[in-house]
Amino acid sequence: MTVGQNSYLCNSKKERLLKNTDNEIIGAISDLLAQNSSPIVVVPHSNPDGDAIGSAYGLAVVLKNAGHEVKIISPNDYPGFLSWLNGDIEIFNYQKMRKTSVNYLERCGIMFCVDFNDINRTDEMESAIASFGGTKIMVDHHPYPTAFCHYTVSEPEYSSSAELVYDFVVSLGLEQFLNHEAAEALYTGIMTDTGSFSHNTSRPNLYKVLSALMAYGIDTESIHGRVYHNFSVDRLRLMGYSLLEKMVVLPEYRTGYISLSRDELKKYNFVPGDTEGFVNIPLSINQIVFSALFIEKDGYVKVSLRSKGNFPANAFSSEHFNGGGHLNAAGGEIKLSLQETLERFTQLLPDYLHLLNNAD
Ligand SMILES: [Mn+2]
Repeated sequence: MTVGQNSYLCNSKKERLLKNTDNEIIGAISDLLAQNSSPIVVVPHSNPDGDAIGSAYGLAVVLKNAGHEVKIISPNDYPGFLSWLNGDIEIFNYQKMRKTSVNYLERCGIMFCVDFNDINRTDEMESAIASFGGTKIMVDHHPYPTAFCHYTVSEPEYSSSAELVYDFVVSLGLEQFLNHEAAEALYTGIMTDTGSFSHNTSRPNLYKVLSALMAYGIDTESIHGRVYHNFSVDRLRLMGYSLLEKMVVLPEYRTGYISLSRDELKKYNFVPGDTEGFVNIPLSINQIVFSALFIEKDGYVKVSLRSKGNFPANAFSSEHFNGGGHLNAAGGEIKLSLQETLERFTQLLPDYLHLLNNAD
């Protein structure tokens, strides 16, 4: 094992990077890694986005370079625009590779849960995570983590889990194991979770991390192209249809929303990831501070919410749509028809008029 036993001791002399995480926790994780000889699994949330896959991949590469056997198990498929992130580290799709995943999980001593704060974000994989026999470690930036891991590294002020993974790795004294591939993955997580550096970007630490990642010689223009210029024709036509035919703008409530039924998604050959980013589009309209995307699923509606300024998308979601998230980016779901969901949403808006008018 190449992980130094005393890496934590060296690092403890430096300024503490993770403000919410006690040095004792970092020390315990460091010791655990140093003593560990079994395989490690890194798990992102279900329907993983660029940050979930990017942060999981970056962490996995570092652990592999430090001498561990590491694989990522994603609860389900991840979007095609992230498929280039599968070089050095194998990614199992739990939904499609159940047996292989279960066999691997049984051999693992450590599980890292990245970019999610509640076990229910892993859908079908939930029971496998709950019954995991080894040590579970959460590394996440969503507020209000639930206690399903032995160690919780929760730092909600971070822009992305990828930014956090960088500081986590440095805190563990594993910086030497970062390489070009890990830097590309972490950059991808930061880029996608900040909407290409347009939100959650006011903390100076973000630029320190970005600067450190640049030192690995990554080609940011090429990464941008691989992620954003990698969509299907169907996805672009679905976006066009959504904006032209399905976007509803309510200027009196400074709100815009898009809803898509299962039939509409089928018509455009929807695959997971195709509606990624749609929820942000209404916010680009002058004076709009709250936007929503409603996607009809089998027996429920998936709700994504975005806001500007101090309008609390997370509180709106937890109060009405069984969800939560960040102040400006939240999600949830509700067991109603699509039509009922839209009625419920629009009927709620008058109660929030004051907050909407004073959001910015
Ligand atoms: Mn994230």
